[in-house]
Amino acid sequence: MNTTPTTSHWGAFGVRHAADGSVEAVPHPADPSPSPLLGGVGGSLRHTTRVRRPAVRRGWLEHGPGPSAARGSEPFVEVDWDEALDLLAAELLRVRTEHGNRAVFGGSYGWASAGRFHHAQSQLHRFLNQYGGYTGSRNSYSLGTSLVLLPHLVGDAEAVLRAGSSWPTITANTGLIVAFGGIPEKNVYVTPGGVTRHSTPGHLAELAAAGTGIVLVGPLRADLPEDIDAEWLPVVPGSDTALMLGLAHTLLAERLHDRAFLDRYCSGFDTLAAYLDGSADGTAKDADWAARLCGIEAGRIRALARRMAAARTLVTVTWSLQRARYGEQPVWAGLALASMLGQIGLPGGGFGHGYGSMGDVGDTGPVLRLPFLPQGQNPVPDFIPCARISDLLLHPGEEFRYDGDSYTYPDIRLVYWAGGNPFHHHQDLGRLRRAFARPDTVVVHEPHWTASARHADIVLPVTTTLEREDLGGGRRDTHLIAMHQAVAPVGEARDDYAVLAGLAQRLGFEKEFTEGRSPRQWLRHLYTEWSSDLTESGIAHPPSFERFWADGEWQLPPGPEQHTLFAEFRADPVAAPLATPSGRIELASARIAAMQLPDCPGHPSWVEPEEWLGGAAAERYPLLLIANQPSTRLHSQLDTGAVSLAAKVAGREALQLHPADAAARGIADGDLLRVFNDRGACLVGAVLTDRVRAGVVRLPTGAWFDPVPGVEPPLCAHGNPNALTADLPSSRLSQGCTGQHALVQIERWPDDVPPPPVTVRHPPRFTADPRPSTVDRESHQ
Ligand SMILES: Nc1nc2c(c(=O)[nH]1)N[C@H]1C(S)=C(S)[C@@H](COP(=O)(O)OP(=O)(O)OC[C@H]3O[C@@H](n4cnc5c(=O)[nH]c(N)nc54)[C@H](O)[C@@H]3O)O[C@H]1N2
Ligand SMILES: Nc1nc2c(c(=O)[nH]1)N[C@H]1C(S)=C(S)[C@@H](COP(=O)(O)OP(=O)(O)OC[C@H]3O[C@@H](n4cnc5c(=O)[nH]c(N)nc54)[C@H](O)[C@@H]3O)O[C@H]1N2
Ligand SMILES: [Mo]
Repeated sequence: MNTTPTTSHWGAFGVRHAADGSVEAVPHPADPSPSPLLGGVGGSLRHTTRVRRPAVRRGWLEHGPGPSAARGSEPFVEVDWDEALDLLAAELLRVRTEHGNRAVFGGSYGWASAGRFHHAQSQLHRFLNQYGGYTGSRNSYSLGTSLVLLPHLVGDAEAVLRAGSSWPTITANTGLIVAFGGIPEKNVYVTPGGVTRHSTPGHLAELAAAGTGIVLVGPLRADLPEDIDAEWLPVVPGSDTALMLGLAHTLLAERLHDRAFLDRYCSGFDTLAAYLDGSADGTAKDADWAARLCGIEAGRIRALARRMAAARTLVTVTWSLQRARYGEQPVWAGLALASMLGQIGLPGGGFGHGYGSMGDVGDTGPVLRLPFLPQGQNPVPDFIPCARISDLLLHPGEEFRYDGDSYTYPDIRLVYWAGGNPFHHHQDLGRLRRAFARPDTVVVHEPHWTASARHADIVLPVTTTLEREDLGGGRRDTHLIAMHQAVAPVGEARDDYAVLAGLAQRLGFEKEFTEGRSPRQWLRHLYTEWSSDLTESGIAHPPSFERFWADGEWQLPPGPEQHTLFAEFRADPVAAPLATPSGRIELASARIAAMQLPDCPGHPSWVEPEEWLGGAAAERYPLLLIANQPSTRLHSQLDTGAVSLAAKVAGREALQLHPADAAARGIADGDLLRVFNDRGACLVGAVLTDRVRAGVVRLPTGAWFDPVPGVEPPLCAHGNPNALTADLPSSRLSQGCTGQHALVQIERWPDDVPPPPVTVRHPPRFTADPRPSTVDRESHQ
């Protein structure tokens, strides 16, 4: 092989070196469908936005730690590594002594990079545990709602999320897929930790070739490949629960539901039925009722319900539906709909969650635990559900509800982030800025000058995967990859591990942290432990570390091709009960009902969101923004690469809108637009398409947040939709992220006003060291 082996969240690849020193990402030879994101790797590696030296915010250096509204606007002072680590170690000691470990927020949510040893959060959490603990965060932005809800419904969220029916079982057996949120191909190139063979695009092509009936329920036609001849129901965003209830009502009213299945495998159906037929609250949730809310005609709803009852039907719900206000409801209602069809546990039928959300859902790779870095135990019990970061920083001492219990937000003095970009991922970035003004110190490890790095006090430059060695592989991957170092570290970048080892040394626990191992020694150690476990348990016989490293990869034992979610439970619900109070699928939950949460009732219910096209707020802000995953990058990663840059319009992130909505505002293709609501505004470039529902606009996440200085509420010159989204939880059950939807208005940017430039593709401002004792220090302007 004349390329250097490596892997990434968008797949395994080889690094090829060009004569001019640049690098190119070459697809892995075993990958049938390499990710388009590979084209973004070369350009972002040494982009001018790489953090080249440790940097400290001027005001922090001058006045010491303390709350500051200047975060995000003040220039930085570059310092050498020893000074940066001395300053940070002293601050970690101060905070621990004066405020205790719970005053350190180390949740550090984010995707970081592939690689089992250098995984940034694993490294940081191991370090902070040894430091005495930290306030952590739970769950994910991806699945914050379902991870809390599903255990109540089926006992185990992982069962649904990691053991969904396999694609080969679906393509062989399914007659009809009703896909709420579609099966977006753009998303399946991504799997956390990486994948060597992207198999889902091939399965989507099989579905197209087989002519399997597919109904796309969603506002964007692009959520299903165009070559699949699907029925498209362009539902009003946020109203899927109403549509599902209307379908369920039709099944009930026409006696198309499987009473025997409901009796044997489910509990709570009578409660749901009383809600559906209106005996509980006086309103029948019939197809006419649903049609008024979801924008799909009643006749089509009834016809679809009959078609579903007549076929082997799979009901799928993308993760996006739960990333919205009351996001529990469409997941629960989708499961209830599939239960009424009675096909859960039968090949090709039942329920699925996340087909088209992530590459490994439905994949047939083996489920093997890969080598991992032990993190130890966190002695501090405090945590937040991860999407409550602004509430945590703004409301110390306040109570919050989570999964039936009450907790209190600790008073955070130091925020430590490695491997995530909260100024990409969090909602209402104007509010997040106010929240980030509160702590004494904000520390960020970053390869790039992201918006989060720009809002920090201490920024430490770290390597990317190409600049270090690692072991790589993802859930259901077919290979373990020997990630060889491809290039020298950029600037003065160090590995997260080296940075934390340097701090541990200053804090007196270096031996504990490093265990005396170099990175290569860690890789050998983790690999060897893992490989002897596999050998002892008879699962497989991996080669020696030396062999594996020289080969560049090792092919893992294959997983089963055919798999049906809940097949064992279906075969014998007494011998293989679900871990719910009833042992069955809970279509009504006494536990959730007992929590008495108006925002999450005890059975699937229509709860009207504050911001949707059918509500009063749409009179002022009449367009529903879908802020979904980008097709041209991974979140904010690779936004400076060629693939992402090529898709910008008018120099900004592209916003898709329907020609009718454009005409009503005098907007033409390629125009510069301002999208706004009460929370903020963005500049974007217009792309007109009739593949979005009228009244809906799409602006994907991940354009680097670029707030125009001094403008409040924030105006992002680049088009990050989180300048517009609301910082509200899905409900007080789960406290999940709700970034997918926001109501907005749009106008053309006037021709005679020069638009604010995009500045975020340049490094921030640097300045001379302001401290009097160091007047003759070098400045790096
Ligand atoms: N409006 C809206 N917002 C959303 C969503 C939505 O649907 N709508 N989706 C949400 C979802 S599902 C998610 S998962 C989040 C994603 O949010 P994040 O995971 O925070 O997004 P990334 O851009 O992947 O951020 C990872 C950061 O880690 C850095 N990094 C990479 N490798 C390393 C490393 O080795 N060390 C260190 N220290 N840093 C590294 C990268 O440069 C990057 O800045 O966004 C959420 N935000
Ligand atoms: N290329 C690429 N792939 C990715 C990622 C990435 O950043 N880039 N991120 C990865 C991550 S971390 C995650 S968690 C997954 C996320 O997986 P998802 O959350 O499922 O992905 P999204 O693209 O945000 O949303 C999927 C589709 O749902 C539709 N949708 C939105 N609101 C509604 C609604 O109210 N009703 C209906 N019926 N449909 C609606 C949107 O049209 C959208 O395209 O994607 C993963 N895949
Ligand atoms: Mo995610």
